Amino acid sequence: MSVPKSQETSKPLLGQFKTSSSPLACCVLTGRGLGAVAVIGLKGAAADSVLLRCFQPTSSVAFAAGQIRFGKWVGDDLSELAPESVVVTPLSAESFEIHCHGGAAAIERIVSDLQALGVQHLESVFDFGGQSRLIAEANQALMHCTTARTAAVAMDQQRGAMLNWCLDAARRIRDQSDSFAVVQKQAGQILSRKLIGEVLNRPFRIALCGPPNVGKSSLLNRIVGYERSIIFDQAGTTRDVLSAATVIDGWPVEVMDTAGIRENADAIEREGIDRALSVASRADLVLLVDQPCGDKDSDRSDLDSKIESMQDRGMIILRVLNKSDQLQIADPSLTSRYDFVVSALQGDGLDQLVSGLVSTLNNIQPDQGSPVPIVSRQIEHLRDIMTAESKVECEQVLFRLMND
Ligand SMILES: Nc1nc2c(ncn2[C@@H]2O[C@H](COP(=O)(O)OP(=O)(O)OP(=O)(O)O)[C@@H](O)[C@H]2O)c(=O)[nH]1
Ligand SMILES: [Mg+2]
Repeated sequence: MSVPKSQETSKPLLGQFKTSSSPLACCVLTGRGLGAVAVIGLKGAAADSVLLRCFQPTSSVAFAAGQIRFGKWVGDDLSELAPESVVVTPLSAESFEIHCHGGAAAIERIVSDLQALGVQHLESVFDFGGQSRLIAEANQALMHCTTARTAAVAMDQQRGAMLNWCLDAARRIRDQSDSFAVVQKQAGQILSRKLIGEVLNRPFRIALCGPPNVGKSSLLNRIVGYERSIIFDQAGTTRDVLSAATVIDGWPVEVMDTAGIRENADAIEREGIDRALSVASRADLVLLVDQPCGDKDSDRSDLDSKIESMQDRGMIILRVLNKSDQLQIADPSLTSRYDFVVSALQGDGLDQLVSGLVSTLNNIQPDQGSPVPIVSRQIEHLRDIMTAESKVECEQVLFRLMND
């Protein structure tokens, strides 16, 4: 009698694993459409027999944990669909990974075949895996990171930066080596890194705002390096919000060009101005652009106060004087009012402007290994820790932050 290969390599055969009555479930473990290969987890009682109704392995060797089994996904519906090449990795009798093409069509076909056989599709990796919710959230965030900088922050959380802080804080409260007020203070410090957590899921938003014709669109083109915005020597050229995606020093950034803001605008222009102000209010950083001898001072101060009122919400404002080539003589009383003096036309001062953006971004970057809140659930729990009125309440919220 021939010995199955899996026994030769001393891998346990799946039948040797203890079985349970856990419900059948599947979950897409990788980001949809983000990679060439996708991994779908399948687990639960009789997962192996469900799998074998859809999957035809190229060899008939019995499943064993840790194998890499190549084969075809044929589905259970005897449809005319062409078989899909997949690799299956058995983890135990009740747990498998199905590696397929990363495109949405392949993923959806496999998930719907499994659903047709009574397998529950779970959207949340946490619900599927049962690990600390913090690690599952970090895994999800990591899937959506588009640059090495943001991935490094997500990986710190995946390696347990936030989880270890929670465990340590709970221990310190319990053995009274720290009062809960110390933990509350630390929660506040972690909350101050909220923006960096948001930038894992969306780009850092920079809005170019200012009066008409000062060179906002010209600056956008200079910053992103290609002609995204139309520029023209006439006020009101940009009527709507235009945005361009770029990467600055490894950070994903969206630069938004807005309509020139002025008081005496017609109805159409007014609409553009309202949108400009709304974009500015959602930006992380506003480049407030001006030019020498621009609009009347009253118009400027009105715009300044509108934008400054937004600064209360934590937005960063940098003032840029454009068209430095039109300054007859360097006038310190004028230029000292600005963070940067540039010429979008001739390129002067642009290196300093981009360096200023880089240092702003680097200022929000946390030290390696620091806990960072990456989803609103974590932010809410951290706020609850800060307002907790007793040690017991503080400890309870810490556990909710880890597991809820
Ligand atoms: N001399 C000089 N002209 C510039 C400079 N930057 C832009 N311009 C010119 O200023 C005019 C307006 O430029 P835009 O970039 O369209 O200005 P804008 O602020 O986007 O204007 P709106 O969209 O109408 O609000 C164009 O003729 C540009 O070529 C500069 O640094 N120096
Ligand atoms: Mg413009």
